[in-house]
This record gives sequence, structure tokens and C-alpha cells, in this order.
Amino acid sequence: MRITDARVIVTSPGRNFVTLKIVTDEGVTGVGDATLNGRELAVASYLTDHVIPLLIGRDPARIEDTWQYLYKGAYWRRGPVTMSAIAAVDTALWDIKGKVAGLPVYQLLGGRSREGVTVYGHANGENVDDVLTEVARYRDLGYRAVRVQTAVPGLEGTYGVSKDKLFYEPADAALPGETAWSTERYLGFTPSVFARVREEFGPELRLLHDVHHRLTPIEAGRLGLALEPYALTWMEDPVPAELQEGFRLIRAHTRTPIAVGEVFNSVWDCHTLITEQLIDYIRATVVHAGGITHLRRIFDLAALYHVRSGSHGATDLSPVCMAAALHLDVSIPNFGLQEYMRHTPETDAVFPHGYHFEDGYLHPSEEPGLGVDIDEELAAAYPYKPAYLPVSRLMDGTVHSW
Ligand code: EZ4
Ligand code: CO
Repeated sequence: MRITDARVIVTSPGRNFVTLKIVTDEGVTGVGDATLNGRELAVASYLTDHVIPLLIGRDPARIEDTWQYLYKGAYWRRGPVTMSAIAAVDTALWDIKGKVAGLPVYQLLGGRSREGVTVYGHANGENVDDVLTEVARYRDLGYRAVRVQTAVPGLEGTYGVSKDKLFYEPADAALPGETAWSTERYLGFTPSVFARVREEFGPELRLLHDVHHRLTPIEAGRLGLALEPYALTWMEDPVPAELQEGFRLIRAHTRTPIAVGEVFNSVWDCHTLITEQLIDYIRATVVHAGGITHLRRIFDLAALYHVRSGSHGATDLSPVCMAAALHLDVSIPNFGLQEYMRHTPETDAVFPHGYHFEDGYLHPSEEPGLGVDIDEELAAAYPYKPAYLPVSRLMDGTVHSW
């Protein structure tokens, strides 16, 4: 079997998605997600101009060899654009391999390790009462885990808190919007939110919180300590993670579990975090961390150090990425949690898929391959629209970490 064609499909059914479709001489096709939020066209060009010409004529069965060829052969390694492009190729090749074998991809990864993939949803509100209503809504939908984010009183626009509820979308402007940040107000307020949520919902519901990289290690230690009475499943992205050693300081000050990795694109972004047991959950994804092949490598390393998976699953990760993530989630030994932000009906229509939510779990498709496709005709009806994530500034106007 040979690859005869590959094309990049850019579509915006409410938000932008980049999808790679690989076609073979035997008519079997595969899809891979290549969406990089706010930088979509850079990956599209990387694929069209630099990767697709190398794929034509290759044997689609050689997944590992193709991965190594694209990673090592290009001289320039790593980075979100390169790794999202490699991910798209890798994901599409796993899809093809599954279809050729007549098996869902999780069967090729060793089969099921669990009955379903536990997911968490996002409860966010303008104030505490509002967020309590949202947590109740997710509990009533069957969710066993909920991320809780509340606007900080006195701050204009808190990242991660939106007016839309089930379909939250942070990349919302043709040029970046701005949000304000005050560590003092945030640290003073946040523990009181979790006190109320625990009081209302009891000890069993798993609670999570995303700091969106906005603290220093010692501030994160203070927040983690203050949140200990409310037994969070994790505190996410407490600090920007370029300085992996910085997490030693957080660890020294709190027993609140730490999750990080939604912007990581390689095992080299987290090898110190994992091998020094500085984190509890690794949130890297299929699309941004080199596909199923590389993400499995990261999860295997994590398993040796008591670190579980907790993959990012926001709306900018397309249903193709979600489908791929679920095959990994259901098969690996050290699965932790999967983030699940629902896509809009428009997006679901462009990407017909067989995975489904039931009783707090997502279940991968049982169809051969990934069990997801792209309706190219429908996709063409939604042209690309530039959309950026907002920039955060301190109260004095300084650009702040996001
Ligand atoms: O900021 O997906 O945990 N989820 C998040 C998301 C991310 C966006 C970035 O593209 O932090 O809202
Ligand atoms: Co996050």
C-alpha cells in the first residue's frame, strides 16, 4: 500500500480547525488533527509546503519510521508547529492502520484497560452562586469530575470564565483581547470558592482548578496549601513550565496534586517534571505532542514515576484529536482523567464521530480506525476566520504570563 495524496482542510464551524487527510492507492483514508489555536495557518503551511511532498509514495504502515523521519530528518526539532504537523501525520497513519486491520485503534495499542474514560467538564461563573449552579448542572449530567473557575471580584475579564456555558471558546477576537490580573485578589478569593463548592457538593465529586500559568512557584505553593482542605484532584498549570526545576518549590509547600502540560510538545518539556515526581498528571495531547506515537512514549515514562495522564481536551482540540485521545486513554495503564469540553453541533456535523458520553464517561468508537471523519463538503462552507486568545496584563499594564 502507498500514500497517493494528502490534503490539509481548514474549516471554521464556530472556531478554526486544521485537519490532514491522507489517501492511499487502495482507497483507505486516514485523518489527523493539526489545529494550533491562533496559529492555525502556520501548521497548514508546514504540512502543505514541507511535509506532504515527503509522504507521497510512502508505505502508510510504517508509522514509527515516518515519525522518526519527520522528527529527525528535518534537522529542526520540536516546537508546537512542527510537532502538531507530525502529530497529524501520525494520527492519520494510526487511523489507516486500524481500518486495514479492521480494528479500533485502542485494540492496536494493547486493548482496553478500563470500561470508560472518566472526563471532567468546566463549571465557570461570574460569582460563587453562579458557579454552584454550573457545578450542579454538570453533576446532573452525570459528570464525576468538574473544573471550577470563577471571575475574580474587581478584575475585568478573567481568563477561563465565559458567558457561554457548555460551549466555552477562549479564542474570541480577530485581534487579541485583554484580561486583567491581580495575584493578590486571586489568592485572597479562590479558596473561599472551593470552601463553598465542597460544602454544597460533599466529598465525592472530584474538583479541579486551572491557574492558567499565572503564579510564581511560591505563590502556587501558598494557593495549593490553602486549597488542601478541599481535596482537589489537581491544581493545573500553576506556573509557566519552561523552568521545570521551579516545580520543586511548589512541591515543597503543598500536597495539592499538580497537573501540567497542555502547551507541551515533546517528552523533553516534561522529563524533569516526571522523573523527579514533581507533578501528578501530565496533560500533553495527541495533536500538540507528536501524535499517538509520541504521546504514548510520554505516558509510558510517566507510568514509571507514578504520574497519570490528564490530557487537555478544550474545544480547540478537534473531534479528530478527541477520538485519538480516547483510544490512548482507554488502553494505557496510567490513565488519570480526560478533559472534555463539548463541541458545538456545527463542529460535530463537520466531524462525524462514533465516540459518545454516558454516565460521566466517554467511550471510544468501536469502528475500525479512529472512528471519526471530516465531511469535506460541509467543511468548505465554513471559511477560516482569524481568532486569537487574549493577552493578560497586570493592573499597572505589564504583560503577564498566560
Ligand atoms: O487555554 O485550549 O484547560 N484548558 C485550557 C484551555 C486553553 C485553550 C488554549 O488553546 O486551559 O482553555
Ligand atoms: Co488549562
